[in-house]
Amino acid sequence: MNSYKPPVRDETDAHLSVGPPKRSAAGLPSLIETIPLALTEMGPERAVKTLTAMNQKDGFDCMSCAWPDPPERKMAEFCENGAKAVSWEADPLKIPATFWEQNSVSSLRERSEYWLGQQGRLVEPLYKPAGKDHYQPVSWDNAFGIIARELGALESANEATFYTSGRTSNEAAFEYQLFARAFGTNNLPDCSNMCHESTGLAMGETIGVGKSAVSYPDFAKSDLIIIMGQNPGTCHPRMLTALEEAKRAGASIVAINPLPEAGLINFKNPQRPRGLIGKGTDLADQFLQIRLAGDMALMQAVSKRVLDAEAAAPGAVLDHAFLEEHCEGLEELKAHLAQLDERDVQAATGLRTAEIDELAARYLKADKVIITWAMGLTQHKKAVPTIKEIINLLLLRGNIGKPGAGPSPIRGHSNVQGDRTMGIWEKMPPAFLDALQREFGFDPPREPGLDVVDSIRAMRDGKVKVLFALGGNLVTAVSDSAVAEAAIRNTRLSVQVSTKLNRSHAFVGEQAMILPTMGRTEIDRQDSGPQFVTVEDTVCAVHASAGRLEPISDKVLSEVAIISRLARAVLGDKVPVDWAGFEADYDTIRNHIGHVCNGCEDYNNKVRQSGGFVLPHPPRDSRTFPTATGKAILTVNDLETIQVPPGRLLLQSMRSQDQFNTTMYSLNDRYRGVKKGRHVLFVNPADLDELGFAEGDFVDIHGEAADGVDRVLKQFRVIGYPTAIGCVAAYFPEANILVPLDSTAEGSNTPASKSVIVRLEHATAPAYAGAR
Ligand SMILES: Nc1nc2c(c(=O)[nH]1)N[C@H]1C(S)=C(S)[C@@H](COP(=O)(O)OP(=O)(O)OC[C@H]3O[C@@H](n4cnc5c(=O)[nH]c(N)nc54)[C@H](O)[C@@H]3O)O[C@H]1N2
Ligand SMILES: Nc1nc2c(c(=O)[nH]1)N[C@H]1C(S)=C(S)[C@@H](COP(=O)(O)OP(=O)(O)OC[C@H]3O[C@@H](n4cnc5c(=O)[nH]c(N)nc54)[C@H](O)[C@@H]3O)O[C@H]1N2
Ligand code: SF4
Ligand SMILES: [Mo]
Repeated sequence: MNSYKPPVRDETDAHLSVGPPKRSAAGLPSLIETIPLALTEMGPERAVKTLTAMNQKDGFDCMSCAWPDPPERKMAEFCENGAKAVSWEADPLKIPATFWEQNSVSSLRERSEYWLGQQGRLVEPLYKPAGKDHYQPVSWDNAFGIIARELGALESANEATFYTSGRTSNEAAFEYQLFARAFGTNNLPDCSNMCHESTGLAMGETIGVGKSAVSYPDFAKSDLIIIMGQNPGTCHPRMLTALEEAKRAGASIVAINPLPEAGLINFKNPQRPRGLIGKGTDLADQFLQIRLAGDMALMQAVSKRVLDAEAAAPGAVLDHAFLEEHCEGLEELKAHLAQLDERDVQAATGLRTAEIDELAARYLKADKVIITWAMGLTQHKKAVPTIKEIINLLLLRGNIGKPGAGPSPIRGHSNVQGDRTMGIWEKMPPAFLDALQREFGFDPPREPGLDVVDSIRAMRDGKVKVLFALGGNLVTAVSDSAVAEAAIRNTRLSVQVSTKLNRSHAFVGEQAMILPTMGRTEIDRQDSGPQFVTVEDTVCAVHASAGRLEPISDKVLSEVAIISRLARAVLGDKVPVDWAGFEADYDTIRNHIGHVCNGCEDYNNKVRQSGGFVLPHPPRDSRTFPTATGKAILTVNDLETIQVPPGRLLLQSMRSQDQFNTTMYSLNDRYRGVKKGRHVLFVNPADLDELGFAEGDFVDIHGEAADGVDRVLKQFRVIGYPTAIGCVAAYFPEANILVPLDSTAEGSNTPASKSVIVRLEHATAPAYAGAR
């Protein structure tokens, strides 16, 4: 058995309560949640200053998700989640200096993420020397000196890995990748490796660009929007406003999900008086309750119906002009789909033939179709071919590169897409590295670096000795928690640039460092005056962001300043880069971005236009496909369905409403009816009956991994829930214990955190359950 000891549970789990799930998202309850929370967490002055500037053209970009801002802004241009993210970051509470004497690093390992996040802002650099169990304050100069010493002692630059989370600005990201490459490594893992990597790969290979091929106004021009493996009500709340507008303009909406998620079914727009108290808008015209990982089979089945319709009415169904001029692979796809066995489709999807027929009929009726998706598709073993099947379906009828149509992956972190544009990727293409070389006059390393999973493996095996993390919470976010914790503890030095405490400050190397940084809400003053930064949203729009609050302490530095000083300490004058100039004036970084990054020419001017600018996207703009062959590629993908043995279930890990990844705002998940607890398992009542369990039972959840290791989540309470038969759900990150490090999506190496085969066993109630 795996000896993993899970983190302590919050006492509040003792007060767990479960009610019926909600049909509708947002509306009055959402407003009621937002305002008092902002007032209590930030106080009235900070609340007003931040909320009125959020997502405004002269304000700061919401640091939560990557959903775009509409072209025309309203007074309050944020959602409940955005307000929670701001309240969490702009918390005026500071972690006092005495905290570090009172709390050892090992004692922090016993705390929950929720508790850690509640301790306040990090306000001074901290260092844990080797052999000590406490952090102690350290000056910035000494901190950089220690990091430079450890990086300098490595035998090769590839013994260090430089992680990034998606809140980092374009300026900091560009400078950070430049530093890592000047130091000599492409080890630039990022949260995207665990997120939309499968998307980037599948779209890159088939259409040549791994980003959304629609822009904001396309939603309102579409006839049909298909939302797959995505929970916008919880994770991209303002997307519901765009869907509502599309619906009013005549679009139909289809939701494909194992769970009937609240926002997909009905939406009460809190920005409209009627939305506050009225019935709201019924969003989804069709809901397909698919089995986990059944989407590849579904897309193939719909494409097959499209091809059958064409065979019945030759010339009238496919977009022949488009296919001939821009695509290749049609004949191979036809031949392959002709072999598709409907029984395999039914087994994989759990859907009735009539439901799939209806979806196909909707697709055929629509001239302009958008398909969106998120983690429900990317975190499976067959994620890459699944997304390629979406592209197949869209290409058949020319649903790309025209208004109101296209594939639209919806990104997670607010600037995860921008970070990639800036070069945060372990395998940036040669053209980017050539541009860096031309611009800065040094030869960047050419061999690909380590992604997240490979970085964990390398730390585990002693091959990577220094971990530097620009934001995020790697140890909690990555799969196989026990392995990840041991891997990071195996390093010589781990450094975290952070705003608030998390578990990555407790599972650390022999030496550890915490470098406190400013958040998006804060005014960033440097030698040339107040600075702004830039970000890119999920539909490739780039714009400026400038904070409004005084920084939490004069000891915190901006991310740009931290990397500038780090680079000077580590590299000295090894490369001809004016790091000090970068820190003094971010325009100097933007000038380089303009010369190096795709589509960013004249960057300083374009980001100063009101509302910013949209990056070029050849398939979207001109049906130009920068693939290996210059054409969009219809692909043949062998259908493979996960075989779940009898008596076993397939588990997905998902987000609750009151979390942002590993950050917990509260322990509630209002839309799913769960309050004050996260150690729960959502199971279909029919599965409970069949397996001999009842609602409210406590179970141990055993992962049945190919490697034979018995990974267990202990004493979870069972909730009867309308999830697809055979498919259960628990929350991320708790469920990460069950995901083996080696269980990843083929090609993208993204942890397959939404398809874990599990076995349930009866468990005793935990001590706290007596309080129920
Ligand atoms: N409130 C909140 N907002 C967030 C975040 C957060 O943690 N909290 N995180 C941000 C980040 S980084 C990201 S990446 C996004 C994530 O946004 P989502 O991907 O929407 O988030 P998940 O909770 O992972 O939800 C996955 C959805 O896919 C469904 N699903 C799971 N497996 C399958 C499948 O096999 N097929 C289909 N069709 N559906 C499936 C689940 O039932 C669920 O509705 O959200 C961003 N926004
Ligand atoms: N089982 C399972 N695992 C998953 C997923 C899943 O669905 N299921 N989803 C995956 C996905 S999509 C993602 S994106 C990853 C997320 O992985 P990460 O991006 O690593 O995790 P976050 O929880 O977003 O990071 C939060 C921390 O970032 C720091 N922070 C916040 N704001 C700032 C800032 O402005 N600057 C800096 N420097 N630091 C800041 C704070 O200290 C905070 O604690 O998790 C992945 N893991
Ligand atoms: S939709 Fe996303 S980016 Fe927009 S306000 Fe809400 S959380 Fe922030
Ligand atoms: Mo993500």
